[in-house]
Amino acid sequence: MAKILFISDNYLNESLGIMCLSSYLKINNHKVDIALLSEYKRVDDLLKFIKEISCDIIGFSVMTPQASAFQHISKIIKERTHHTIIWGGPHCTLMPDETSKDGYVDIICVGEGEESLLELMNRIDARKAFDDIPNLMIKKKDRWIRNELCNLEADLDKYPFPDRALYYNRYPFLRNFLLKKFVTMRGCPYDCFYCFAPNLKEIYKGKGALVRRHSVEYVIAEIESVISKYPTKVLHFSDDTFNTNKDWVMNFLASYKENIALPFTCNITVVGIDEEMVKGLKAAGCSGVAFGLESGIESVRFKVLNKKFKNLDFIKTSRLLHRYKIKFIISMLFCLPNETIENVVESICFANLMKPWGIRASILKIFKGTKLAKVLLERGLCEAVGEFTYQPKDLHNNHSKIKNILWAGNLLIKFPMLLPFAKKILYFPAHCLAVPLIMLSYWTDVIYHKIPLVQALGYFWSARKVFIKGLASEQADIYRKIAP
Ligand code: B12
Ligand code: SF4
Repeated sequence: MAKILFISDNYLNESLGIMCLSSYLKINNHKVDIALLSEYKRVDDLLKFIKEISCDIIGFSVMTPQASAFQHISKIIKERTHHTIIWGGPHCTLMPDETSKDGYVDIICVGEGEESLLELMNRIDARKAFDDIPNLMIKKKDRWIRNELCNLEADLDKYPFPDRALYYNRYPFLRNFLLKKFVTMRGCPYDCFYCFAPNLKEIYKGKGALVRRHSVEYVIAEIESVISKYPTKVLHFSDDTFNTNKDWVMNFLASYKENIALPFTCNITVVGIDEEMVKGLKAAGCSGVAFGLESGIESVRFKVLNKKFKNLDFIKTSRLLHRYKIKFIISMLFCLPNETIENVVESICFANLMKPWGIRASILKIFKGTKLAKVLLERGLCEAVGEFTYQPKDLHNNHSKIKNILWAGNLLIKFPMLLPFAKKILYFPAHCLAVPLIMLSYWTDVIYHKIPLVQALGYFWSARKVFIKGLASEQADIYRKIAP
C-alpha cells in the first residue's frame, strides 16, 4: 500500500479530477489524503501536516492559472521535505514541455491519470522502477523520459464514483454546501480555438474515441449515493456540452425525473438541442442552462474563435428556452484580437436580443499551446503575459475601456434601456461602482443556481477576496504569504 497526498486549492469547488483518482486508488488498496492550501496560511503548518501524515508522494492537479503558484509551493516542499512531486491536470496535458522546465516537479502526468497513477503507486509500493509507465514523464538527472500515451478508457463505468468523502470528511463547508457538481462525460466534439479540447483530440489521435459518457444507470446511481449521504438541494452538471447525444440525454432526463427530481443546471451548446430536449429538460427539473456565445459577431466567432455556431442557432435556442421558462446565462469573451469598443457594443446588443438571465463576461486569456495562440502568434497579433499566457495586442489602444465590461456587462443586460449609452458607460471610470456591479454578476449566478440565501451569503463571506480580486489573484496572494 502506498500513500499520496493531493494538495489542492479550488476554494469552494472540490476537484472532480482528484476525487476520480482518489476513489480508483482507494479501491486498489492505496491511501489518499488531501490538503487545501487555503487552510494553511503558514508554510510551517503545511510542512508539519505533510510530516504528520507521512506520504510517499505529493500530487498537484493543475490548471494553467494555478501553475506559477503551484511551482512556488512545489519548490518549498521539495527543498524542505524532498518528497517526490507529481503534477497532472489540464495544464500538464496542454504544456508538458513548459511543465518539465520547472525544477521541482519529478513526474508529470499527461492526459487521463487513473491507470498511470495506479501503476505508479503499485510500483512505489513494490519498490520497483517506474520509468516506463504510459502517460508519465519522469525526470532523470539530465533529461526527461517521455512515455507513450495509453489508449483512452472506453468504459468510464469501470471507474468507481468520485471520492467525495476525501473533501467532505475534512471540510464541512463543502459537504454542507447544497449545490453538488457532477461530470457525466469526458471530451468535447467541438474545436473552439481558445479551448484545450482540440489539443486533446490531437494528442489522443488514434487512441480511441475522445468523447465518452457514463451510462445513465451509473450517473443516476452516483447521484443517489451523493444525495443519500450529503445535504443536496440542487445539482450542477459540469460537462462541457451536456446536450451531446440526444438519445442519452432523453433517457437520462426520464430516469432523473423518476428517481431524483431535484432542480439542476447544466452547460449546453446551441446546436444539437431541439424543442423535445428543452421540454425534457424542463420536465426533469432543469432550472437553468449556460452556453458560450463568446462573441456576438458571427464572423469573429467563426473566423477568429472557430466556434462555428450561427447567430440564428443562438436565437432559436434562446426562444425555446424562454418558451419553457428555463433561465440561461451566456458566456462572453472580450478583448478579442482587433476588437474595438464598437464591436463590444455590437456583441452585447446581440446578446441582449436573446434576453438572457445574465452574462459571464471574461477577458480573453490565450493559453500557450492552444490553436488560437498558434494562429495569432503567426500573425504577430498577440504578446506574452507571464510564462504560459498570451493576450491579443491592444491595436486600438482600447483594452482598458473594454475591460469595464466585467462590471458593466450585467448592468447592460439587466437594464437594456442603458444600451444606447453603452459606449459612454464603457468610457466611464466608474471604479467605485465596479465592486457592487461585479457582485450583481455573482448574485445573478447565485439565483441561477438556486443556492439558498444563507449559504450564498456564507459563500460570499468566506470567499469575499476571491469574488473581489478573482480566484487566480487571491491564490497568488496566499502563496506569496507562504513564502519561505
Ligand atoms: C469543473 C471545472 C472547473 C471547476 C473545478 C475545477 C476542478 N479542478 O475540478 C472550477 C469552477 C473551479 C473551474 C475554474 C476554472 N477553470 Co475550469 N474547468 C472545469 C471543467 C469544465 C471540468 C473539469 C473536470 O472536472 N473534469 C473531469 C476530470 C475527471 O478531469 P480532469 O480534471 O482533467 O482530471 C483528469 C486528468 O487531467 C488527470 N489529472 C488531473 N489532476 C491530476 C493530478 C495528478 C497528480 C495526476 C497524476 C493526474 C491528474 O487525471 C484525471 C482523471 O483522468 C474543465 C473542462 C473539462 N472538460 O475538463 C474546465 C477547465 C479545467 N477549466 C479551465 C479553466 C481555464 C478554468 C478557469 C481559469 C476559468 C476562469 N476563467 O476562471 C478557472 C481556474 C480557476 C483557478 N483555480 O485558478 C480550463 C483549463 C485549461 C488549462 N490550460 O489549464 C478547462 C480545461 C476548460 C477548457 N476547456 O479549456 N473549472
Ligand atoms: S464547445 Fe466548449 S468545451 Fe467544446 S471546444 Fe468549444 S469551448 Fe471547448
